Amino acid sequence: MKKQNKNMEHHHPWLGMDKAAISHDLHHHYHLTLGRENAGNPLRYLYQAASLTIRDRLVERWRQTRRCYLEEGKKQVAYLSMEFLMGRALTNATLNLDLEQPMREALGEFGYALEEVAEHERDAGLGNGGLGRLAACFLDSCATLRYPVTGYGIRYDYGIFHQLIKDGYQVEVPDHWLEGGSPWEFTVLENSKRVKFGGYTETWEDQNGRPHVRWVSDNDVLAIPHDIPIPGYRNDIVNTLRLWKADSVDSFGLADFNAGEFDVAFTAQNQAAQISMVLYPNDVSVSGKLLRLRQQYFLSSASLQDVLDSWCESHDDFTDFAHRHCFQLNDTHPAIAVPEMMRLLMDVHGLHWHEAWQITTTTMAYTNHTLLPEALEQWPEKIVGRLLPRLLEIIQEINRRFLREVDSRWPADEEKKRHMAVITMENEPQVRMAYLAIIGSYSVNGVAALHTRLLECGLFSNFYALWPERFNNKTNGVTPRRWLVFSNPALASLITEYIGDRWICQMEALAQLKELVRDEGFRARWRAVKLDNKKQVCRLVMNRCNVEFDPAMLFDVQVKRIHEYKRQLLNTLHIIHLYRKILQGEVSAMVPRCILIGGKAAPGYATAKLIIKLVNNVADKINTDIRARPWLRVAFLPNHEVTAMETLCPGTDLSEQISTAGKEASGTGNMKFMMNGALTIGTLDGANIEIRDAVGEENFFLFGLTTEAADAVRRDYRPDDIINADPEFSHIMQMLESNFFCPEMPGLFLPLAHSIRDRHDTWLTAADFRSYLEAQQRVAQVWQDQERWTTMSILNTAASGVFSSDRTIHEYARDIWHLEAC
Ligand code: 26Q
Repeated sequence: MKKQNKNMEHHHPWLGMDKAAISHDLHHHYHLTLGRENAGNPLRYLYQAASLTIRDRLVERWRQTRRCYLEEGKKQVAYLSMEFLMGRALTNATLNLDLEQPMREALGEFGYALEEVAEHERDAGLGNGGLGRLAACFLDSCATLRYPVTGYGIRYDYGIFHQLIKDGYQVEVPDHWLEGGSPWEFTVLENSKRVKFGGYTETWEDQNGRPHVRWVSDNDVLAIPHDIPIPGYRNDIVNTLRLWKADSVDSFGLADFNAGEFDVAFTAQNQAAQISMVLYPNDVSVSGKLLRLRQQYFLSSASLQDVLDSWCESHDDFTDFAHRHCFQLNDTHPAIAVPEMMRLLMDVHGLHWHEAWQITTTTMAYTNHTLLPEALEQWPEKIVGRLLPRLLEIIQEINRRFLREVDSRWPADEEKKRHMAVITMENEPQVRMAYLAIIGSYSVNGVAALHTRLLECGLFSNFYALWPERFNNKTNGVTPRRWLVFSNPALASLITEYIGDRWICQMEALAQLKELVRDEGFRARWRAVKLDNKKQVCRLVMNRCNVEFDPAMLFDVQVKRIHEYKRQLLNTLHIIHLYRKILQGEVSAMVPRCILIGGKAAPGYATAKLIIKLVNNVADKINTDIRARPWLRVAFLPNHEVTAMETLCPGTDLSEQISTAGKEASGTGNMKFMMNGALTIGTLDGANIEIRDAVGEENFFLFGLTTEAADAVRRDYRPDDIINADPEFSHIMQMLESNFFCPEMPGLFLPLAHSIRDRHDTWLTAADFRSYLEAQQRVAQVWQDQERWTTMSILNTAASGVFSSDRTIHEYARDIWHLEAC
């Protein structure tokens, strides 16, 4: 009972925050709202009742936050993202509102623990991985730091697929996460927007003879907002995540319905509803899926209309609009917002091109998340023209004007124009979404120092030469609330016991832990907490993989999307190496290890799926060999998701961040593990570089080529020579090629072996193999000195403060958004 009544004197008093009030509301929702009795299995309903109890308290603060933002009339940001990987909400909201104790006690009266109840919430898996989870961490930080930022996304009926492992293979199952309803969403019908599709354009003249364009669309879709509350950490702020659901504009064709043509009557409805049906898995090549473009435009148009419409409620013109609004584009996925902003300002609000362009290019900001050329989005001009005829006209005009600018900077340089054009000059012209985003934005940022440098000097070097002032770096971060306070309560309270709790919102304060590295009492407690957390991991691995991990062993973990550039294959080569050593009795330099690999592969990515099968077969072989048991256990964790990570990062000793240098834009899992006291084995890639700088090279296991060295190696790469010159490597390759791991399916893993031996292997697995092995040997050495390991573990957490998303968001607010806290 602290401060919850301030500012509300003129309003009804806020709902109670003590045990009695929580218990009362829990019973109320359980018995009345949900209509349950004291029979049967109550857990699912208790989850709902607990959520509604918390939700009531969020709603009060939500209303107040909205009023506060409105009264202050400050600048606002719309964060546009096709993905928000939120995970569970109940525990997060309970802890952010400081209601853990009363909620525990109230649930205790029903005979249950908060954790048991929380288990009944499905993950909101509306994202693929890093990019989607980053958006979720950012929302948490924005609310905690009192920044008026609204997340805009799509309310997918089906999130990222559920991954089953059958016979070692990935099997994808639809993720119907909304089954049974979600207590966290509020439908706001009155704020629905109409989104146009298809048809044609025509010009018309107004009384003054000024030409205008009208888009006569023939496939309109309704966007219905579903708002999700985003509570800040113990600050009475609740921000909004607005997710759009697609529906048909008229419930169904009434004429067809009356004529009894139900199937015809429903097709329009189904077509419309398809748009928000399912999240696209992040594929290797992101080429032209029409439905994906429909999704992107649906999100962009509905969100921009939302902001513009509410602006027009209190303004007669757009003079001040750019000072009050900013749109952050989470990768190119919502880049169609650039021409859509132009369309809305010109065709709907009557502005001239130059006025509209001025507003667009002072409100849009673009974040890039990838260096892989195959992941850059392009849409065939033909498809854009058919689906969004008015937008193609605007894109063409943007392109014409831009090429004029290129020409004045590099006169008569046709090559430059071909390289930089928004619409490629080929037989089948393509719209380059990244270029559209850069040209339409006043800020372009990468997500780690190396990544931004590579954008400037590589992928976008022409644009950097043209507009150096637009480019800036914003190194990613993760929220310490979810990834330390809630995921690792034991470590969090240990830290707080010694240095107070200021670090929770000011993570740099963790540096104070450095002074405790020699404190024997503290060190012993640190180790005890890690051991306990590892027991949790053991339970998870037993339940999901049916493999027995031993908490006394070194826990070596690589969980992330499966991709060749992340090199789960390199990790697997090391596993095979260890197994060989065991079989040969050469265990003197070895330490007992449990190795866990987890992650989803894009359904169409055959190589990634084969890597999963290999990991599973290798794991089976090793786990059923009693000679290996004292030294090595291996498991593949099925269906890696946010909630699994909450158990994994507190219980990990060694974090694998082993991507080919220059390929991982940032990585964020690396930060979550570091915060929780794991040591990193990693390459000089993405944010690993900054992690190593922060913690000191002596506390980081570095290996592998640098980006520049990797580029040099690629020019004359001969993996076979590397393998032949290295007897141990040769033996491992022989095992991979000899059907040792797939006796029932000869040749199964040959494609993987070939990819390692391929002279065009851009991931350079063979080139980094020896260096990786040596780094793993250093890991084993240090592990044998548990005192030293403990010191390094504490120092990693102590240095992790800069990787709080609070730091990142402060930088976005200061450098890009020019945003003040409320
Ligand atoms: C595009 C077109 C069609 C279908 C899917 C996609 C698509 C979807 C998701 C393309 C890419 C993604 C996700 C990318 C992603 O997660 N990137 C990661 O972003 C993190 C946050 O910045 C970085 O830390 C990672 O390095 C980066 O890989």
